[in-house]
Amino acid sequence: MAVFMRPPTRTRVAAAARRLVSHSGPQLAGPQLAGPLTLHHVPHTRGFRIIWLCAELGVPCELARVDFSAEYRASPEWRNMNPVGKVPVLIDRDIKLFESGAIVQHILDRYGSGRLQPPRASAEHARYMQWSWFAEATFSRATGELANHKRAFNGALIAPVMEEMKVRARSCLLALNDEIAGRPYLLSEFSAADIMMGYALQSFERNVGEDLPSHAQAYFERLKTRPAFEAAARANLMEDV
Ligand SMILES: N[C@@H](CCC(=O)N[C@@H](CS)C(=O)NCC(=O)O)C(=O)O
Repeated sequence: MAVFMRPPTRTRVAAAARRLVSHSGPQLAGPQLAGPLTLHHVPHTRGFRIIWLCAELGVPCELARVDFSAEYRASPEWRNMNPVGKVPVLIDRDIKLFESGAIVQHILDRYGSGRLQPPRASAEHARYMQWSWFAEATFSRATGELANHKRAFNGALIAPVMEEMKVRARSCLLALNDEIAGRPYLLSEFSAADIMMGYALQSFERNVGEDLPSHAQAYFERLKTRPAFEAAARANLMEDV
């Protein structure tokens, strides 16, 4: 057994969710099996991390679609959910959370039973935090700003600004490529750091649109073949929400 893998908690709800996830995607807890989590989400955004994590853990998570128009995101209603008008937002009974990395960590800590993260304060946990934060604060920042720029300046893109953000994103990609050479995952086994990074690669693909270097490409393909990734990718489309 790998270093930080512990057996999953087999609560009735989690087990039922696991069956549902394998059939039809993690959001389909359904009214008769409503899980405690509600993710306010827009397809192809960072909420994918949460959907994928829930699918990996077998935790039921219902999806609520957010109107992504600038008007709605500026409304008092949505600002009450997220003070800067972004997605995702998670509601978990007594808690309302924004910031995808914080949401991932909260779900791991409350429902993960030790899965998908190394023991706290270990060297491996320090590396887990480093790559999780890198995936959002450094890598997805550059790719996300490309998306924001396209949305804000649609039709009048500022080429040097776009190029600067692409340079930053490529630099992150090369750092990942070096790190992942000769190993399947960022840590000694699959972890939530890979979930954080998987979205960064999706965002690079969508917003930069260039080929990945070989190790990063092989890593991305490896992530995509995980059954939970596939289930999450279907749920992410929100076709029935
Ligand atoms: N660091 C935040 C970033 C959230 C974020 O930028 N979300 C994007 C969608 S993936 C968004 O709402 N963009 C709209 C905007 O920035 O105006 C997180 O990880 O949740």
